[in-house]
Order: sequence, then C-alpha cells, then structure tokens
Amino acid sequence: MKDTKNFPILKNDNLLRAARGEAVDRVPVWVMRQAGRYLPEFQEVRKQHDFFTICRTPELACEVTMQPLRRFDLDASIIFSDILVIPQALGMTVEMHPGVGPVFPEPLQSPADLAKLTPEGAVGRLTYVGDAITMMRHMLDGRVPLIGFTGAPWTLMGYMIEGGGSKTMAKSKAWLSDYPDDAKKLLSMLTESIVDYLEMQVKAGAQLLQIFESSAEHLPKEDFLKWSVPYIKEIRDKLTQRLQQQSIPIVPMTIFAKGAGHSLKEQAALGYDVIGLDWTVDPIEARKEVGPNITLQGNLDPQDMYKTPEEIRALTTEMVQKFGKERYIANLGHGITPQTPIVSMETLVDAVHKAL
Ligand code: 1CP
Repeated sequence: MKDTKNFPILKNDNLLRAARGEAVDRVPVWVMRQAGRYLPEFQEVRKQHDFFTICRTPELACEVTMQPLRRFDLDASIIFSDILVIPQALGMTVEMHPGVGPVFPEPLQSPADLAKLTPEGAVGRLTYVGDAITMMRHMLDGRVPLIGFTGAPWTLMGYMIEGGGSKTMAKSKAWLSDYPDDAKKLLSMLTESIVDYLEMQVKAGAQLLQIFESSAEHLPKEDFLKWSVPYIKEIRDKLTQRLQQQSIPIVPMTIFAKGAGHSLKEQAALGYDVIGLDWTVDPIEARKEVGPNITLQGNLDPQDMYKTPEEIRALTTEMVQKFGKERYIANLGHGITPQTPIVSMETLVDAVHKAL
C-alpha cells in the first residue's frame, strides 16, 4: 500500500528551483500555517476531530493539507502536523486546547525529569507522519512540491519546559544558566530524534524540509549562537551524511529562526539552502548579509493581511520587487493568523505572481 517509488511527476517545481538557485517561471509562494483556523473548511473538520487525531489519521491530515490548495494558486503544500509531535514521541502528553493552544499537563520541571523521556524508538511512533506524506504525494498528483517540517531543538525544549506557549521562556532560560549540562543533554537528545524524523520524512516523500526555530526570538544573539545554531547545523550535517550513506539525494532545507535577523551571516554558514525571514528584516539588507548563494523566504507582516486588498497588493508587490526573482520564495514573516480574511490570501498569492 505504501508506494514511495512511483510518485506522480512534478508539474510546478518553482519552489524547488528557487531553493536550489535555479531560474523560475514565476516567484513561488506559500504561507506558513496555510492549512488551519482561518479556513472555514478546516474549522468544520476540527469540530468533528481532535487536533492530534487529525495529525495521526493520514486521510484527515491529507484532506486539511489539500484545503488551501483548492482555494489558492499556491506553489507548495506543507504536510499537516505540528512541531509538538516530537515531544509526544518522547513520551510527553500534549493536548491542544481550542483558543488556548498546546498544553503539557506534566512539563519537565527539573533535570531529573529527563529520565522520563523515551528517545529509543521515538521515530517509530511518528510513522503516521510518513504515511500522511506518502499519501499526500499521490493525492497532489504532481501539482506542487510537498514540504515536510520539524521544530528545532531550542523551540521544542521551550515547550517541554514551559508546558505550552510562553511570553518570556523564563523557565527554559533558567535551565540554560542553572543546568547547562542538562540543557545540552536535552538539546542533543532532540537533535538525534529530529535527524531520525527528517530522514523518515525524506524517505516517505518530503521534497523540501523546513526547520522552525520559532522561539529564537527569546534569545539574545550570543545565546542564539550557543544554544540554537550548533544544533541546527548538526541536524543538517547528520541528515546529509545519513542520506548519502544510503545513496538517497538530500532535499533542499530551510531554516526559519524567528527573531534571529541579527545573525543572518551565521545562518548562511550552516549549509541550508533557504533562510526564512520574519517581517522585521529588510529584504535588501538581508541579501547583503547572506550573499548571492542562499535563497531567502518571507516576509510580509501577518498583520498586513488585515489591510485592504489594495494595500496588501501594494505591500506585496513592493516586497517581491525588493527581493527580486532570483533565489526567492514569497511567504509571510510568520504564520497566518486565525482571523485573516480569505480575500487577503487570494490577493497575496495573485500579487506575488504578478509582481515581476
Ligand atoms: O499549514 C501548515 O503550515 C502546516 C501545519 C502546522 C505547522 C507548520 C501547524 C498546524 N503547526 C505548525 C508548526 C508549529 N506549531 C509551530 C512553528 C510555526 C510557528 O512558529 O507558528 C509552532 C510554534 C507550533 C506550536 C503550536 N501549535 C501553536 C503555537 C502556540 C504558541 O503560541 O506558542 C499552536 C496554536 C498550535 C496548534 C496548531 N498547529 C497547527 C494548527 C492549525 C493549530 C491550531 C490548532 C487548532 O485547530 O486548535
């Protein structure tokens, strides 16, 4: 049943070409969290099923992955899942409370709790993501590439210690200063699981991988370079090596470290093909920082999606013109928010395609 060899031929490969630095027919565009709460058809599915049931049921995960593609002329799909499936596979309970977000009833409270985590066989508990990826490749019928993803170690560590979203990451930061060896142990454990998980996603059919370091924004530059960057580099290096050993081609990889516009040069040295930018970064400045050999992705402010279609079109056109057609993937600077009007997405996608 699991056919990972005879995938349909890709008809629109602009995303992959942009990621590899090749010429594109049009600037590719997709949107972080393009499946989700701003879509009424997603809300309908959500009324009937728990969030993680959707993630764990390939038919449901594929249905919601497909939803934005039915409405918008997007150039990529991203498999429906969540970054928090890794903490779950490590033995932690994660619940998704509507209107609140993720909740861990028993977060890591002290280094002694690390002994409760179960890294052995963790990737075996995530095969449902691989199954959804394989099913989705067939369902897409080659229309656009399929993106796989993971959270980065520091971001996942944050959720596991804070027990959910946090405005300050105070407890996680206290681990970095009070228990640095245990913090390293946890970050290394997460890194290993992430490499296994991404290897599995590539084998299942993921055509590009994005690493979400969404909580980079909480770290000052020095701490970002110490507690985030080395693990992100290790993920890329180990995955490349792992796939090479099995003669499997590596797929392009994107690092999206939100709030780390202070370290674009350092990010450009990590071996990733694409750097995702949040909306605080100026496109021209970013290009100067990273040089010509990296693809940039981003970065319209998600709050701009509440403006009028005319304003969204003008802002999008200006953004695309600043980035240019080479080595560029259009996106928002973070995930689309739940109250975004549908017409804003239509306008964004159309404006990207018509900008150049
Ligand atoms: O369409 C897509 O982009 C694919 C689906 C996707 C992705 C890539 C979801 C579905 N989540 C994610 C990644 C994710 N999850 C990130 C990284 C991206 C980002 O920074 O936005 C993070 C931080 C999470 C954690 C998470 N899951 C949050 C944030 C909580 C916070 O404030 O700290 C929330 C609200 C979720 C739930 C979630 N994940 C996805 C959806 C559609 C939802 C809404 C849940 C619901 O329906 O109730």
